[in-house]
Amino acid sequence: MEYLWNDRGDEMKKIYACFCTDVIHEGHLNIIRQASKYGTVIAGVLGDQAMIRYNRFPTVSFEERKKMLENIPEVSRVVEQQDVVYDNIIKELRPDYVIHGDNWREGPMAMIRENVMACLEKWGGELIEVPYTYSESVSNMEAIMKERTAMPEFRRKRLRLLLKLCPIVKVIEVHSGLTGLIAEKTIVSGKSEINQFDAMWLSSLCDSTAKGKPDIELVDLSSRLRTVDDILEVTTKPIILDGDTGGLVEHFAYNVRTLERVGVSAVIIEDKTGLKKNSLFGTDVEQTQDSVEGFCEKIRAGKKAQRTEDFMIIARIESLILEKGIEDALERAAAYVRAGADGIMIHSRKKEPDEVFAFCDRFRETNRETPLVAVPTSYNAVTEEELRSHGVNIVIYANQLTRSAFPAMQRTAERILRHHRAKETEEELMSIQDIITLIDEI
Ligand code: SPV
Ligand code: MG
Repeated sequence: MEYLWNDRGDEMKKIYACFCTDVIHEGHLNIIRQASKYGTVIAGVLGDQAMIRYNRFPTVSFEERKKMLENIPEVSRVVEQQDVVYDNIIKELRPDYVIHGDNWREGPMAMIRENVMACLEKWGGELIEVPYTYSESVSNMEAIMKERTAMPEFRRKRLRLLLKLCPIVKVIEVHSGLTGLIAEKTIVSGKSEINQFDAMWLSSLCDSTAKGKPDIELVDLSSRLRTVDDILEVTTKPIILDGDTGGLVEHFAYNVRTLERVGVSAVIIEDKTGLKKNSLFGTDVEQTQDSVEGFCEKIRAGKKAQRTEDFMIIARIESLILEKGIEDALERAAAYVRAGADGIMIHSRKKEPDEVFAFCDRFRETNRETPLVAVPTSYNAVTEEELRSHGVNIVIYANQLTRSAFPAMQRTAERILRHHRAKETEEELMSIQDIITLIDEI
């Protein structure tokens, strides 16, 4: 019940605090205690969708997070806050005060602080900021929460959860611990949103390139798994592994088990056979597409081998790359789904997205459920919203980190050679201070 009057019959003011957390620690309790001095405390629980875009992936359900706050005696009412920004909730509640820890003055959260101040100016009300609680127990609790999301059981199922929660799942290429950290930590804030990548693509092209090898399935799974392990060590986001052709049917079944066990969420295998070359060569090199039956057998073997409901085997169709047309791609997609594929990736190396859109539209006429994956490397002007509107569920930015790092490193090497010293490279480099503090200490 919301108390609008105190014991003396004076009208109580309303104070609002939003929480984006799976656990209540002493820092949160301190905010609530402080809040209760100002009036009736209304607590907001950030909804799942907004929480993903904000700073953490929920490990407990919205209902449980709500109950956690309802159990705190000083809280008189708990409401859902659906957006990261406060416009709707402030308009609806018209609180006299909004209270928050002062840790949002810097970094991506500063945008939310600005937003709250603008909303309070518009609707009336005051912002109260309390010093953030930096204690050992708070940081231990934060670390435990982060660790929980990094464990294989949780990480593996996170991709399926994302598919339920996100309009489109955004995936960036990774090939090392360092690129994993970029995928994990890069956050940008715009006027009304905070954005980050949802998952990581362990590209065969970029993993091979990082090892100085061609992308022809030469880097074997044992070696790929070392890269997976480096990334798992320092991240919490789900991994989609580029499984090339999946290899021999008999081997694929074993490899599915391994990937599933270490916490990879999905493997994407392409319907090629023999010596695989990178798809972006298209028909410039000889590449052989597998038979529908041959590839279906591989999908079936993988699905039979997997032990959890979480893991996904996504079938990648190369018909457009090999110029076999949309009808061929659609026929294959239907067959692969019947064989048990959990998703379909349609690849194209055209500059325009038209053939991908045409495929997706036709596919969605008869199949509304199976997730569709697109890799807009060649047709890079396409937006996430356009892809989503044609039924795409996962967008993979497959190689951009490698392609940006390589020329930067090459330029630096050339400059040192040209000037016989390093000074001229300095202005483009990360500072020593930044590089030594880039990696979190345990
Ligand atoms: C990769 O990133 O290795 C891929 C996507 O398989 S592509 O390079 O476009 O074929
Ligand atoms: Mg590849």
